[in-house]
This record gives sequence, C-alpha cells and structure tokens, in this order.
Amino acid sequence: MSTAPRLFSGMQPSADSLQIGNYIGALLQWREMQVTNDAIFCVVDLHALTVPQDPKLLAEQTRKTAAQYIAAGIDPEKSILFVQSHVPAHSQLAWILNTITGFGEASRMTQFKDKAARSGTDSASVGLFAYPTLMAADILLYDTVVVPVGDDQKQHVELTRDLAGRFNSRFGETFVVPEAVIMKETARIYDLQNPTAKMSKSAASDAGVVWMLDEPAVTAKKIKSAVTDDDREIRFDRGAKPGVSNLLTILSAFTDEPVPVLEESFVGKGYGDLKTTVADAVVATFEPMRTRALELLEDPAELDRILGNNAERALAIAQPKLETVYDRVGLLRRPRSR
Ligand code: AQP
Repeated sequence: MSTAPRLFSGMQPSADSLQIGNYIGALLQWREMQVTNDAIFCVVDLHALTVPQDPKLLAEQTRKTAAQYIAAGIDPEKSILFVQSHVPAHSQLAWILNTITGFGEASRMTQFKDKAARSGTDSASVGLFAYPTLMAADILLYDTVVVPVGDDQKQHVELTRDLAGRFNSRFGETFVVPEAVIMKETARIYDLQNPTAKMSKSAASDAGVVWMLDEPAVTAKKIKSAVTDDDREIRFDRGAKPGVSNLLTILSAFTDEPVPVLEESFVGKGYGDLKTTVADAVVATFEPMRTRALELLEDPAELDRILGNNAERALAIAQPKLETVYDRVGLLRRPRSR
C-alpha cells in the first residue's frame, strides 16, 4: 500500500474539449502532483448534470474528457482515473451527507448563489444546491488528504471538512479530514476576448476560448486575435492591462518562465511578437496532446478498458468505506439471498 498522501480532484465533462484554463489551472498541476501523491482523478459526470446537459452528448464528452486527462500526462496505471457515475458509492454517500448538512450552511455556498443567479434561483435544481455534498462524498470516500482546487472551490472543501468532523463526532471516527491545496492565483486564465471574465468551457462565445482539441491553426488565430489595449508596453498589470497580463500568464505556464523574466524579454517588442510567442508555445504543447487524445478516441474499446479497470480500483476503495458509513448510521445490511 502506498504511503504517499491520497489526492483527489476532478473536472466536469461539460464540453467536447477542455480549455486552456482547465489545463493550466488543473491538469498541468495534477500531472506534477501525481508523482508525489497517491492520486485519484475523476471525470465528474454526476456534477455536470447539476446544470442542463444534452443527453446525446454527455457520454461522448465524458470519454473525451478522460482521453484528454491521459493525453495531458495523467498516468492511468499509476494514478486512478475513473468516471464518477461508475462508482455508485459517490451518490450513496452524498445522500448520507445531505442528511447531516444544514439547509442554512448549504445556502451559504457562494458557487450555488452565483450559478443559481444566472438561471434564476427558482429554476436552479436541487442537484445544483446539493453539488457541495456530492463533492464532499467524492473526497471523503477515498480518505483524501490533499484536495487541489481553485480559489472558487475553497468553500466547498471547508464544508467537506466540517461534514467529516461532524460525522466523526456523531458516529465515530470514519473520515479523514482533508486539506484544500489552493492553486496559485496566477493560474487563473481569462477569456481572450473578454479578459476580465474567467475562461470557461461553457462560455457563451467560443472566440475567446482556446480548446485543447482545436486544430493548431485555430488556436494560433484565436491567440493572435486576443484583446489587448491601446498602450504598447508589455507588462503585467491585471487591473490596467488585463489582456496583456492574461497572455503573459499563459506564456509563463507554458514555458515555465516567471512573468518578470518574460516582461524583460519583451522590452522594445510589440504585442504582435508577444502573441506569436504565446501561440507558438501553446501549439507546441497542445498539438501532441491533441494527436494523442484523438488516437485514444479512435479506439473507444481501449479507452473503455482503461476506464473499466480504473473504476474497479476506485470501487475497491470506495465500497468498503460506504459500508462502514452505512453500518455507523445504523442501516440494515442487505441479507444475502439464499
Ligand atoms: N479559467 C480558468 N483558469 C484557471 N483554472 C481554471 N479551471 C477552469 N477554468 C479555469 C480549473 O479547471 C478545473 C475544472 O473544473 P470543472 O470542470 O469542475 O469546472 P469549472 O471550474 O467551472 O471549469 P469551467 O471550464 O469553467 O467549466 P464550466 O463552464 O462547465 O463551469 C478546476 O480545477 C478549475 O479550477
């Protein structure tokens, strides 16, 4: 058994392709963290259902998301890479956690307030309201210690910690209380056409979103059309120069060069040079990943074999934990049929 800290993270299969923000904000860091952690990466399809999805597309988006995890360097032999709905214990534990979560504390979750405000609170689903308890179940089923998340998910990890502590004190020591590892603020990527809005899979327009599965020429064109400003200076200033700052952040992530070093290297050069350099760096990284993802998707049987084996590995951890929880809360075990 591994003694490395258990890590759990996931992404929603809410689009055909992941975008550059998902890569920088999650995949890039997961790839590094899987080396020193006992990592579990999930395609959280049940979470995606908390806002409307097209049933004709969701299964394929789930496969595509998994293929992109692998193409970006998640190793499904070392780490566990599986689909959330393949392990029923996630929904089952979420229900138990719902029963110990206060309506008031769930109502304070800012992500629910934000997402519900977009569609109108009355039309937001109970599933969206219960998103954080499903996320808590994801984390707690695996005795997770490390939860790498963006700043926006910190509150959900706090709730998870509260629920773990509450369950343990009511029913006996059952769950490990996890720690959020907040990804660096610099990892936040903004829409290329609207550089004060987060780049998002579900953005209304595709023009400012760079997709991992875009053809290289499309990626380069989008980056070269990025909104900048009327000034000519290449320097990082998120308030005054959001577009240029965003391009510098992207370049820094793709080249591993700190932003001040990049600023220095662009002294005397123009926005055209910056955009060309960013486009080249992104294409150089994404092109082989795109090729690998498309190869995997051309052989769905092999991809399904990987996902099937990995679901078994996840089940082997999650099912005994769920059974302990059922026992602790007093549910009658199903008698074996004779
Ligand atoms: N723009 C971004 N900059 C940095 N990190 C980002 N992430 C997403 N967008 C950016 C990170 O990617 C992971 C994806 O999590 P998710 O799929 O559960 O949902 P999300 O954060 O809501 O991502 P999207 O792309 O915006 O999806 P939709 O449009 O479906 O809501 C997280 O680790 C997140 O921090």
